[in-house]
Amino acid sequence: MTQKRISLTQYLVEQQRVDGLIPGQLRLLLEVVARACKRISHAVNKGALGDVLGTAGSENVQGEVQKKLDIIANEVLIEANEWGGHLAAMASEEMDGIYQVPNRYPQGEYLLMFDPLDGSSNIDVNVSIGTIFSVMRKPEGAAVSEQDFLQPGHRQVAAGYCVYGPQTTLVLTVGDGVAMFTLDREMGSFVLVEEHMTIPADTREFAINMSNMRHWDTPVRRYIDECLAGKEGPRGKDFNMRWIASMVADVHRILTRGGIFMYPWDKREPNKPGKLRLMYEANPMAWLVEQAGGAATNGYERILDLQPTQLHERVSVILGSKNEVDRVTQYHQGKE
Ligand code: AHM
Ligand code: MG
Repeated sequence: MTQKRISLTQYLVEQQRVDGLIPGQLRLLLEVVARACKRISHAVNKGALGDVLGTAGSENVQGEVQKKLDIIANEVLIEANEWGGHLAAMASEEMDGIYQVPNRYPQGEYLLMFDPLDGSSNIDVNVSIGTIFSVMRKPEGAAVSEQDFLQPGHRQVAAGYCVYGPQTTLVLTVGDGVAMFTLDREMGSFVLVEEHMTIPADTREFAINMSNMRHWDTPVRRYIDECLAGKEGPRGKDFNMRWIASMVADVHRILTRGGIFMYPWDKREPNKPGKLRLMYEANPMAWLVEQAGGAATNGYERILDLQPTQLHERVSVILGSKNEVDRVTQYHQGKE
């Protein structure tokens, strides 16, 4: 007997109809985001043949050089989402300010935030990259403004990412656990491959950019030193290391088999809280990780409780297997 295949559409309809978890407008919005990810996946797969590799000769608001695919992915997401009537505005890592849905289209009640192409440094070398997204409700009131986006991560109503790797995989939460869908290229649809993903509480694998070791703060240094000491050290076990330099791919590994991911504050830029962005990277990933039983902090506080003060705010990120994240957090808090 062939196994029944459940498409993303069917999964979302069931979340709406059976479980009453998501309103119709949010379901349609998520389908549009998934459609945009399919188009980005297509562009990524073409590589040099599609003239999508290399830099675009411009910089984003954070002063980072934009790759052609950063811009293409950003445009695909905007074009796909602006006319559907589900959104009031969008914000992206690649745009200075918010993008209001033009007046010629109906205005919806949701706000969409995204990192259109995460892991940009991996584009040209054919290593996994991805799109990260987060959805919040627009607060009641008049015209949409940047202020409306500045809500803590626990107010997200949907979050996910799509990883463009050996397979194109969409991972999603609407607050009822984490579900994973793989793109069936022949059928052109995302198919459910795992529901209720869980991250084991313990792990022997850490992900951090070790080249920054000399800049780390004492608690991070202590944690990694203890991992490196292996069986003979205070942890009494050997650890393995992975660093893909695409947060999407590193988090995907953690959701699949556990681990801890850290991009902590360091002394290179003492006045910046970290490298990763709260609204487009940390919040959606933190919610996914928590929904899978893991934890996510900035060393001191739960990421989802942080009150953002600006759109492009950066944050220190420690997430993954709960017991390891708790340990690093306790080191920061001076509790251990
Ligand atoms: P990006 O959104 O510009 O691609 O930057 C974010 C990426 C993360 O995906 C990844 O974890 C990190 O930057 C890698 O940084 P580094 O090159 O410092 O290791
Ligand atoms: Mg990114």
